[in-house]
Amino acid sequence: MQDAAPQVQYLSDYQPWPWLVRAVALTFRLAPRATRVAARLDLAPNPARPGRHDLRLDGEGLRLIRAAIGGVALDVTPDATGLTIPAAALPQGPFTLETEVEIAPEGNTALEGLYMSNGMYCTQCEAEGFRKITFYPDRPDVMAPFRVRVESGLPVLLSNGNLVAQGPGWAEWDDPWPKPAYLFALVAGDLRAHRGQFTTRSGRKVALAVWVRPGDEGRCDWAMESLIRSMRWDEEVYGREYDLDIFNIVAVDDFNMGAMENKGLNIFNSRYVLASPETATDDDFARIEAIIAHEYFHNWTGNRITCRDWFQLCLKEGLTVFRDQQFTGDMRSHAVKRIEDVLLLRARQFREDAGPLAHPVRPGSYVEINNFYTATVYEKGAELIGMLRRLVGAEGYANALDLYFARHDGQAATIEDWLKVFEDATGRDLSQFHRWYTQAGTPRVTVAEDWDGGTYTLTLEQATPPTPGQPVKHPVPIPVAVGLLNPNGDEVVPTTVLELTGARQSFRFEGLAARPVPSILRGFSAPVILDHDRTDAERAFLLAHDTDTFNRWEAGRALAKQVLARMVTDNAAPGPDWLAAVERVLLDETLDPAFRALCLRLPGEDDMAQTLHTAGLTPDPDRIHAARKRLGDRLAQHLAPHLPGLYEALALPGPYTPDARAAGARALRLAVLALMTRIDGGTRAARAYAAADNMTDQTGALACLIEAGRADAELAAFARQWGHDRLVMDKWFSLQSALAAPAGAAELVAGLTAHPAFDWKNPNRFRAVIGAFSGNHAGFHRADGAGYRLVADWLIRLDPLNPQTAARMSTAFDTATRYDADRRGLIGAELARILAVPGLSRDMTEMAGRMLA
Ligand code: 0A1
Ligand code: ZN
Repeated sequence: MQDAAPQVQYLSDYQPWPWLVRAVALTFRLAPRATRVAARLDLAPNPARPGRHDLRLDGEGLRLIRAAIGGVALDVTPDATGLTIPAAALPQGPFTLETEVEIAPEGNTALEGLYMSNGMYCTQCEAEGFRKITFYPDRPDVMAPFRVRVESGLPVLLSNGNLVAQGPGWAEWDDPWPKPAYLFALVAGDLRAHRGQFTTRSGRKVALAVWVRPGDEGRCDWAMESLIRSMRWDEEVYGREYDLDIFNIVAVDDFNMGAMENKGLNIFNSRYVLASPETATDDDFARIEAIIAHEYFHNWTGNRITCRDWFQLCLKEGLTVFRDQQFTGDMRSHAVKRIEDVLLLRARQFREDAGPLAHPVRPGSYVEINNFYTATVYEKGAELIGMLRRLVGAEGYANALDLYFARHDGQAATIEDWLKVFEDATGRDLSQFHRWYTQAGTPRVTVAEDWDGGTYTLTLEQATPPTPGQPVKHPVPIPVAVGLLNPNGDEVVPTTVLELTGARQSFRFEGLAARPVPSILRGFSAPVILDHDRTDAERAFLLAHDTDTFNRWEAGRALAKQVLARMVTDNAAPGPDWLAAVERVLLDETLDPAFRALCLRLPGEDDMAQTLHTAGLTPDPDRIHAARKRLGDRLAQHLAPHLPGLYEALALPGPYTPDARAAGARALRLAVLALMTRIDGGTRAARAYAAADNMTDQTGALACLIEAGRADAELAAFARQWGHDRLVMDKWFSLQSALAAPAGAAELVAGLTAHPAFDWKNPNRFRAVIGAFSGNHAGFHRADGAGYRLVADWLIRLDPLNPQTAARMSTAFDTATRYDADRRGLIGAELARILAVPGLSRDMTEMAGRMLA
């Protein structure tokens, strides 16, 4: 179906809706091909928008059965995007509008609005899915209490809020908290509950349930424990209490995103709910804990206080990501969490900021809002909050947040409102900080040092390269956390925050006995690229001595990249500094094993390509792949004498537990196994595979064997063992796609797409094969273009069924400008081929168009 003609939406066009919605009552009569939705809206003129207006409601793909105002039938015909009732047909004061529509959830493959997954009905309304359910002002600043009646022969009938009445074949739910339509949810199915309970600090008893398909009940413990930990944490740290008698989570197999924070009824992609030691890895357990927390935290940051319009998306997402990061740090390790977050930020957000899709954390325009659920809005949005907190201090932050909740509860707010509470609570002028929200691109901070025998001077300069539509950039305030070390490794100046507000500033440190070694941007205090010429020896020194754990890791990382870059560009051999430094870390038992595992991880190929491009070079994916392999092999040889002993020593006694300590030990042990595999070709990994009693060890060993090119028997055995389990089979697909040797990867992946279990309409399976392949850097970027062709073919196939997921995955093509003219030409040709497809979705048209511009 052809989408409506693409129209650009502008922040500057914002106007409130001319009516207030005092109450919403919905009745659903569910049927796969003909669901009836009756809606009653109590409307009153909005004093913020005086005058006479036509009443415009959003609605897409709805068959209108009837419409009436005050009980009098209306003669109106909807158009492709909604329904207009002329001003002349409207009463002057408050009135009631009734509509009834018919929709077909069974045929809804886009998974937006009301759809079906394995015989169960479910909804996804963010951002603009509610308009596929009924005629409504589908915009976040229209907030209303909802009452919902669900009629269906299915046994479990859920919606938002509290259950107020039920009988055979029906249930009624009431949500007293005014909410925008994007937070509406409905679920109906044959589901089983894993129940729990939580008593809030003021004594409210909340009935908790995780709803899953029959057979999955045994895999809900972790989700429930994570939910309870999240509820407690939000009370203790932010003073936020839950506000209904019921909190439900539902796991759904077909879901475009990770999860959704619908009020009182969170709906999750089943991969972020279901976990058992046999089927879920340590990373899965950690992600489940973080996503359960994220969605729960939205109850206050997103639901009680929502966004005025979708341009303000970062208001809820940046803050909620920041909160879930804090939570994970508290539950696990702040240092490890920070490193992981920065890895993700650089891999996804810096990449986005450096290419054709760069946009501000708060964009000023969009065509399709679904295309703006990006790393910039989420992850950079969270970084801005971390910077604010650093600038105003922990206490200032706590005061500002208290004021935010007090002032804006029940409202749809803006970034200006958000910054104002910080200004009012702390007295700081944040007008320059506002630029972080409106200016795209990653600032580069260049460091120069001067030492005159007593005074040490750091000169910092900032510059942000142009991004699409923003040729000229202005300085932003950058908190640069700095510490100074003595040449003997002692810290002489503890962490202080330098505020770089101008284009160039110098900071002096007096009274030092010897020239210090600076540790700059501690804790990654700002989302910037640091340009600082340093020798291998200096970086190795910081890896050994820095008191800031993040910067210890960062020094090792920068050193590894420096070494690898020289191997790529001039075939240099890895120097001794890096090998010795990694060896010291590996053997230092005072360090957290999770941290040691992170230090052993080599820079990824895409990361190297981005780094070389930033340095003004043209990355060659084959050379990067080959050099990275040589680097890993050389490290393995260097460490060889230690590996078997470490491998044995890191074995965990007793049964599997998913806690951070055990996970850290397993991560280090698997990193050691991967190094041993480079030496023995997989002998030890094959034994480890056979002995594995949990999914972390099983997939860890399998990954080693795939990389060693000898996994055939294990891959077959894995498929026999897990063929019945959708989530586990996703791992089987994605490991092969991601790790296939580049030369034959496109063919191997084409083979996977012919596998009978490749259910490409399921977003998880599509991502496991096509998404994982686009992350196989040298395989995807193969010089003959076979990788690009394969991905484009599949995006073209998916787009008419599920434009949202197809458009998200098209970001595989957003790095063309890094590469040589041939690759740029091949990528451009694929994007042009996509754009030429008749009836291409609005989502994909916008994405391909931006990438081709
Ligand atoms: N708000 C959810 C994620 C989400 C975002 C967009 C969606 O459709 C466009 C769906 C879900 C979250 O942040 O968890
Ligand atoms: Zn979110």
